[in-house]
Amino acid sequence: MELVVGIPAYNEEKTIGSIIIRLQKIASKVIVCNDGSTDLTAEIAQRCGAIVVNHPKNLGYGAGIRSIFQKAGEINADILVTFDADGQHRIEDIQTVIEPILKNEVDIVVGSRFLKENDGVPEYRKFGIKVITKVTNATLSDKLTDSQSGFRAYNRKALSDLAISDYGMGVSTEILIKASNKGMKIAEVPITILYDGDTSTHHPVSHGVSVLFSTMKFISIEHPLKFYGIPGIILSAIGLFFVVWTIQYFSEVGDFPPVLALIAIGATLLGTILIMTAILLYTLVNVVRERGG
Ligand SMILES: Nc1nc2c(ncn2[C@@H]2O[C@H](COP(=O)(O)OP(=O)(O)O)[C@@H](O)[C@H]2O)c(=O)[nH]1
Ligand SMILES: [Mg+2]
Repeated sequence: MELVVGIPAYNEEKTIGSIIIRLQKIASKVIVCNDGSTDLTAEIAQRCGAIVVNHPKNLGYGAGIRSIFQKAGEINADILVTFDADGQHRIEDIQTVIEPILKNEVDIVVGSRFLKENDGVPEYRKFGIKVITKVTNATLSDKLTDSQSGFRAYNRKALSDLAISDYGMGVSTEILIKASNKGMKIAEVPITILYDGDTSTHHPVSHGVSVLFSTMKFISIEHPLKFYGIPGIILSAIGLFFVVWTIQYFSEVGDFPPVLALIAIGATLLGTILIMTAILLYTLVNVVRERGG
């Protein structure tokens, strides 16, 4: 069985070497995606014997995951585990994370930081992750507690059937939304996350907002009828209600009610636009899909 561990890395010279060497004891191969680091990440990874995929410049976490998926496919990985380069994940947890795939129960396993007590996760991060996870769960068949964890395992089917497009941190929810839509099964297992001061590469607020936006984008593409159609129908109904009210007011009072009329026109128009967007997007997405895009 080819157990491959893939590490997206951006300026991680301090930690990458020892992580690779410890991983080699349990993995058949270790892939490092060096995403335009300006330090010694690439050299260290190379000398430690990892398969290094270099990006000429920094493209983002999602681009790193994409390159790792590609390479893992090329070298015929049976299971790909994605693992952070900054020392926050524990190698001992890999066994737990791959277990449901070894048992053939699921296609993707997410190592959740919230299924057991984890000291040190800052409150604002917990809050942000929970909001994004709630939004993501709205479209998932298997509900999760940690949609943002980078510690995951993928089987062959997930590796070959998922087309990744998000270059940023939005990739974490993109993969879950697309996998769930393709009928893949997702499980979560508890992992320990180690916090040793601030280890994040990105600012938490801009990071959170951009992930939330890209999550909405993927939900809207994967579920256009629900995402645009339902609000469209609700708005149209409200609009219609106000149209009737406006007419009634006019016939009873004999005076034209500008506010009621404005709401009537506004809601009906917006509702119609949303419904049309839903239909157009639904058709478009299905045409693209039929062509294998
Ligand atoms: N490929 C790539 N990896 C990145 C980038 N930014 C962070 N990473 C890696 O992604 C992992 C998690 O990053 P980190 O900033 O610690 O995220 P956090 O733990 O969720 O705050 C680490 O292995 C980083 O080296 C990037 O721009 N490109
Ligand atoms: Mg980190």
